[in-house]
Amino acid sequence: MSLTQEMSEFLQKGRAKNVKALVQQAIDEGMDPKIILNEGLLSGMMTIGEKFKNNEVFVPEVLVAARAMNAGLTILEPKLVEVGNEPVGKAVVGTVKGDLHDIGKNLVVMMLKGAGMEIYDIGVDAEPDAFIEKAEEVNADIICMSALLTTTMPNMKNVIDTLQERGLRDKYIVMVGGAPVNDSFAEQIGADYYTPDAATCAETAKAAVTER
Ligand code: B1M
Repeated sequence: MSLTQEMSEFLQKGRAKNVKALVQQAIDEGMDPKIILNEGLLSGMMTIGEKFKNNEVFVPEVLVAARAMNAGLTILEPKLVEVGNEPVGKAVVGTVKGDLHDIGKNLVVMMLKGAGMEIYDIGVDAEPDAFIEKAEEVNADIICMSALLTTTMPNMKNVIDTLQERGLRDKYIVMVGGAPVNDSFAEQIGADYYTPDAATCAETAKAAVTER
């Protein structure tokens, strides 16, 4: 079994310590961090996602797998993030109200850091006010929202509507993403950008902030 396959297997079993050790071993052996991420960690998470969908595993198993994934990401972060010298802009990042999924959001944070953005991570289950207050406090350029549930996607619109009500909509670039989100939804709720993955999110955010 390859190192990445082993990583994926341990991740699915929620064995955080083993996942961390294997990520470190892969780094030490000079493996490309993107291969570790895609073929090891994300591949394990996708398999768990499929099993969850098919009722082969349940929330507790998914939860421990997610913890192992986040543990592996912590080890991988310095390799994924090669921060530039000058910050290119400031981003407030969070998962919207009612939504506890943070793996995609954490990847977005890492990639944005790698693109040279200064990050204010407001975590999960974030109220519309939390996005706006943090953006006002730090004088952010961009607000990045993540949602993984069809039931929490509308909360992205609440943030945009609240910005509008307060006369702040044009002050910030707004980007949305997450598995159920797409271009037409982004357009419908009045977001500036939808991006499908963390790497594209970082590239787009950097370009949008620089163009401003
Ligand atoms: Co949840 N869950 N979950 N879950 N969970 C999903 C999302 C689900 C699709 C599983 C399924 O049924 N197939 C389903 C949603 C169905 C729907 O809404 N239509 C679901 C459900 C139903 C639930 C619960 C309701 C289950 C329950 O309690 N009965 C519950 C809800 C809790 C809540 O949030 N209130 C729940 C709970 C959980 C756990 C806590 C157990 C755990 C989360 C732990 C954690 O995050 N710390 C969990 C997990 C892990 C998943 C799956 C298996 C994996 C999600 C993940 O981390 N993927 C997921 C199944 C799936 O997605 N296939 C599922 C890896 C991650 C890297 O991908 O977050 O999509 P993702 O991020 C991607 C892109 O989307 C993008 O970049 C990343 C890639 O580079 N991206 C952005 C993300 N945000 C972005 C923002 C951007 C740009 C790009 O710009 C700002």
